[in-house]
Amino acid sequence: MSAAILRVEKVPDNLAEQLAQNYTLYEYNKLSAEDLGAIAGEIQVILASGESKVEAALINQLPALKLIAVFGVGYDGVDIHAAFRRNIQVTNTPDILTDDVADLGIALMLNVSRRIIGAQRFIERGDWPFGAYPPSTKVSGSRLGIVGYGRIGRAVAHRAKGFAMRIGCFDRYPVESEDVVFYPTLVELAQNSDVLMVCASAGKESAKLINREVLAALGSNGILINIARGSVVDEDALVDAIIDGTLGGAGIDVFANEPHVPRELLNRDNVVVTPHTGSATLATRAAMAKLVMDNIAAFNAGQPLLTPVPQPK
Ligand code: 8YV
Repeated sequence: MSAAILRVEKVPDNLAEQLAQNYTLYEYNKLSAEDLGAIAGEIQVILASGESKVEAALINQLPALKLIAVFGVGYDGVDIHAAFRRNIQVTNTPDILTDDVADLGIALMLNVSRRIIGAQRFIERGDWPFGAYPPSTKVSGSRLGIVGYGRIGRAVAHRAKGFAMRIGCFDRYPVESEDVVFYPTLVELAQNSDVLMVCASAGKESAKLINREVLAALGSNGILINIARGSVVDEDALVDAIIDGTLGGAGIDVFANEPHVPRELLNRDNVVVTPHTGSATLATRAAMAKLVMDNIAAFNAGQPLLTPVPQPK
């Protein structure tokens, strides 16, 4: 018999539609508390996205739950401790989205540094006949600081080498590599960077890691790029730094309270915002959907999962 799945918010419709062909699929958002109570004993799988909140209260309401399948690499929204306490396994979609997220990081860096969005607005406003757009900031040969030197951080470094950037990094574990200079503190990394790119995974240890002090160290010519999670940056501090001009610019794909984007970040030549689209290419989203389906199929067949997340320490 195939497993019953509970789909929580933000999982793409096409993945849900494909799963519904082979499994019983319930939509969390459409269920009243009473409805959920009635089917709670059936649910073996929660289908979530990287942005979903899967809290202990929900996990503990589902006695037959065995798997939380996340459509995304980040699973910070899942109460992993509550899941592992009950031997519920969690899967994610690592590796296959690394290139796209790193590509977007580079795109944001180039866009903000070279003021592409500002230059486009300049043309659209009809300003070009009356003067030149102001010069922007050189990228090639400049200094890139990478916060979080995991899969995505390394993919960013690999690309940045093509721009002859000098690369530094900060990570919770020391990094020994010929490719990067490891800085023991974030402030030192920020002081030695023209662009600071946030690639760290979210969690208690990384919450608001990019704080006022780090932004001040990056300085009025510095650029912050965030392709990780909104929670890693103190968003109020970022907004203040942009308003005050104590930060040179920002390229932000992820926000503290999505889909809310602080108004103060909009309509500025030195800020580019995207709506959490790091992994959102057709090819990668299809690969992520396939991996989620393969994990659920393996679970359903009693076979080992393809990409289980490790037990937390
Ligand atoms: C997706 C993500 O945007 O992988 C992640 O952690 O946040 C993204 O790839 C998300 O999971 C899709 O909703």
